Amino acid sequence: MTTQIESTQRASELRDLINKYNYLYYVIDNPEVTDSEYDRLFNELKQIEHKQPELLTADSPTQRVGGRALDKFNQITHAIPMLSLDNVFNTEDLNAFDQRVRDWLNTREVQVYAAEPKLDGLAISLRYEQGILVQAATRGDGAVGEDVTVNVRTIPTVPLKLIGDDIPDVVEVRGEIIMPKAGFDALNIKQVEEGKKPFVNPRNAAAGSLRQLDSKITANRPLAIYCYGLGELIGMDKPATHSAAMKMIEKWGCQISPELELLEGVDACLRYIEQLGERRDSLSYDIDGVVLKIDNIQLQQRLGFVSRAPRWAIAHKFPAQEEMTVVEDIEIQVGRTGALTPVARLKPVFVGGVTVSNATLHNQDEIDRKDVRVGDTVIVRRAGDVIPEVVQVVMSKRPEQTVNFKIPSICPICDSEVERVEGEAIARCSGGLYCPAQRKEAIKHFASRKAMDVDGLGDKLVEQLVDEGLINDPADLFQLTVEQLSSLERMGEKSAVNLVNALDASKHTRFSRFLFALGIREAGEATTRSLASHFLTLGALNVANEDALIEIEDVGPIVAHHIVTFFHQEHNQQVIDRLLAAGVDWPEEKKIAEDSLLSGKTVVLTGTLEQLSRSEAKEKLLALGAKVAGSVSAKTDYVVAGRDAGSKLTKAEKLGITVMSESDMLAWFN
Ligand code: D41
Repeated sequence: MTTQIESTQRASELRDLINKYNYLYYVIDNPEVTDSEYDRLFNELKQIEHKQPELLTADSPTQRVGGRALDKFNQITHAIPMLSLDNVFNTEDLNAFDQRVRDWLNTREVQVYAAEPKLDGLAISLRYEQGILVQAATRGDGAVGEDVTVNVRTIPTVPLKLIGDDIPDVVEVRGEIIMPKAGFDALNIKQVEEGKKPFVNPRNAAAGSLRQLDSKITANRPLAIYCYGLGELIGMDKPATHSAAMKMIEKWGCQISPELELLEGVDACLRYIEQLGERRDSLSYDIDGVVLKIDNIQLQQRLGFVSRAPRWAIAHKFPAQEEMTVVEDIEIQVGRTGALTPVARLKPVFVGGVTVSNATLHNQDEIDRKDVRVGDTVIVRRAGDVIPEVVQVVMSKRPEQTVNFKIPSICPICDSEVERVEGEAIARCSGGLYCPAQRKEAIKHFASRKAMDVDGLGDKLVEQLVDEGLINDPADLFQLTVEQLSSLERMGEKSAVNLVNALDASKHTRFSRFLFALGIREAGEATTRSLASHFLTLGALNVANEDALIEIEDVGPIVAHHIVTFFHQEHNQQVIDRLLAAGVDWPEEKKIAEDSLLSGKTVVLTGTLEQLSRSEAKEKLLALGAKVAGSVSAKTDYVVAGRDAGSKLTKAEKLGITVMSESDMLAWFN
């Protein structure tokens, strides 16, 4: 039980904290907490005030919508306030929202919702008079924003004049200004090159770009807008639905979300949320959730709004991709090619949907740039399947007596000297296969799924085998006996037999997989596939020189050099000979005819396939001579769109690329 005094105290504490964070975030643009931490504090305060309304004060941050306007820009009072959105984080709360809507409307009927991604940018209101953009204002606190008209005019996707002949006297189009991920990455590379501080995330970069007093700077920033609503409207009737309003502004030349969909009922909304969540990382911009709006405007008006948010809309937020935690240690990992990678050991934190306890620090330059030290509190980011990353140190939380971290000059595993080639960021152990860490990694790679695909030979087991001195290189794997294996700790007779059988089965592979498994530096899947289909035999590849190699697709001068060096090394030849002697083999490669159906064509698969798996489809396409790419560009020849295909399909249509169905693709295969 919390006492009255405790709640009073906590509420006051929360108000002070939130006000401070507001100031840091909005005014001096230097956040000290993650958005999700802020949201948590904000929600906690709202809860307390909801349970005990007598604790609500006039200066509570819950009583205004966002931050406050900077005074360097003129202030603008919105003709119609820009509302904010309430959040939910789970199914239960979304169902409760839907139930509330139906209770208020006094109906049991299923509601029609307009669903769209919640972009992580800055809300903006564009005012058009007689179709001409006359004013652009940030949302500010919802009532009063900043006049950023000159800056917004520089954004290419913002129409300066609406097109068509059904333009009202006055209309305010509302939307979100964002910086697409690609533009953000390019901008940050430029920032670092120019010795400037990189931006923490696309949202901060968009905010910083819009707040420039010099609009020439804004003009050079890759900003875009997606529109999601209307404000004031004079000289025209309001459309009957949100979706009709969106179609109308799209005709006027405003960009709306290509993901906008009408959904019947909350279950369809939940499916949309799940599917968009899966595609989150493949979208070209950051999103932090889904916005659902009752489509019918009459119903919207009946529902109205409470204090700051409409009752007819809700944001379902995805798990935060950034959280704060503490660096407990920094360790060095030695990779397959000897690269020394510093890794931060973190106090475990739930971020991006999983618990994270390690984050890569990449290299010494990155550590220096971010000045990450043991004991620091840091913001950690995890987006999708990418390796968790330390975004930024929270300097105000740095304890006393921390020290700079330096990558050692001696390999922590084998004591060999560490080398760093002039102009390269990566430090490498010079021990080669003398270094147990490099041996372990080489063997793990050899056995991995995309290489020889040895079932049941996991990383831990490889480490155990090397540590016990049972294997030193990949060829040793095939000499392992059931007796040797079953003598290992935690290994029973049955697992030992299974592993020997799996090793046997893995011997029958494909030429490209074998080449990939060898772990030649820089020779990835695409390169080894090209090598296999070009040279057809190991003998031919063995004698190829660099000139012959760079003629081939996916092979540049650097990898060509690594390939030649690899085959020139005596011990590599010995390992290869022993592998072949152990019975490693593959079916003869057939030259893909130049006139093969898809020879030289680039194909992109998107959406869910029904008849065969993605990897099966990919294999078959490759066999027909196609290249299979992950994203749609002008170079794409065909897009195969399965069920629920999304932005890639839209992009293909925009670029005029031939779109095929799964059954069209199956016809190719036959
Ligand atoms: O993508 C967004 N961030 C987004 C924000 C969106 N797709 N729709 C939104 N709809 C609204 C209402 C329902 C109030 C018209 C919003 C926002 N508001 C919003 N953005 C910032 C505060 C509120």
